[in-house]
Amino acid sequence: MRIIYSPEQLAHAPLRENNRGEIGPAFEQPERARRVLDAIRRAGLGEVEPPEVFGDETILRVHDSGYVDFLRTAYDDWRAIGRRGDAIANVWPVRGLRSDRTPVSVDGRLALYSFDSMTPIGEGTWPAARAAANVALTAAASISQGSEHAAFALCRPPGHHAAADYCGGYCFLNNAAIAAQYLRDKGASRVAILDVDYHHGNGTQTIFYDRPDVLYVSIHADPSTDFPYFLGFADESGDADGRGYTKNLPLPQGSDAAAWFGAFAEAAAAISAYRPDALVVSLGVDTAAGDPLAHFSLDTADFRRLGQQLAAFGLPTAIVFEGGYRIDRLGGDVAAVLEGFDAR
Ligand code: OKP
Ligand code: ZN
Repeated sequence: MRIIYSPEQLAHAPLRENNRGEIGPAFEQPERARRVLDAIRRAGLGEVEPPEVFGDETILRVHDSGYVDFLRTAYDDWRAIGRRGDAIANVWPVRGLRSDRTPVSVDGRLALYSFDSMTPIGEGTWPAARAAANVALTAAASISQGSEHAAFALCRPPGHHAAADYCGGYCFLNNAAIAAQYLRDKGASRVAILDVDYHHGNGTQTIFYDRPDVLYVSIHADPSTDFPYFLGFADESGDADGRGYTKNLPLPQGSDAAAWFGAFAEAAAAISAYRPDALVVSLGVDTAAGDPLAHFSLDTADFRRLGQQLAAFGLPTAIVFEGGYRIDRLGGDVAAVLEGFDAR
């Protein structure tokens, strides 16, 4: 399996985040990527390669150009008016307020282009997010040319909560969606995205919600109890031409590995029935027991089994890293997925 990583992704280094009513240390920190990298090297899973540099075209097929411009300039605009620290919204255009106009003020644009206050934009955010997109694109390109059967994109910051025109849930550019779009543009007729992060990938779902050419299937915590709270319910199944091409498998907090793999079997059946040409996996390992932001209980052996079951699709596969916050186990769990995949 090809492994792609860029140290430029470490430039996004939020010091603090707003969580549980307190401004505390950020969960989504550079150390996460370093841990995964170390574990991959230790397990001898293959050479770690830097990404190729891609232009913006695939990013702009997934994201709104006004949003991309905002991400590129927000921090400089924030500093230009004398703000210190990271740029964070403190107001949002909710029901009945107008979101059809782009505010001049950076505070207004932060409001328009984000959906939470836990996703700070700092000096290194855009360079890191842009590098992560290159990492995902390189993984997609290596499976699309048929030169490799599988590739792991060690992306950070994660992507699956980022929609066409808003950031949130620690995500800015939707790396998995960008990979899927690239595969479509290079000739795959149908691409399936399987999202196994603990949290629902609201961004990925909305990007492809009215399209039949990309199937989105997600196993995640019930949004009535867990972030992102407002999307990811079982009755969301796609719209317009995309009707039937979104499948959500929410599970209650406390679900064990047996329940999780039961949902996986349902997800796998939907993917096989779709007969995709390629598979993109949004791999979050925050389903691990003891993850500080989650309430499932997979162990390292379960992650190895997940890798085996992903390989069993027999498809060209790009695995894109998303969440996972238990810093002491995160690397080993990702390595276990990749080992399981390679072993099969
Ligand atoms: C990003 B990804 C816990 C709130 C946690 C954070 C969710 C972001 C997850 N009190 N909210 O999907 O791993
Ligand atoms: Zn997550």
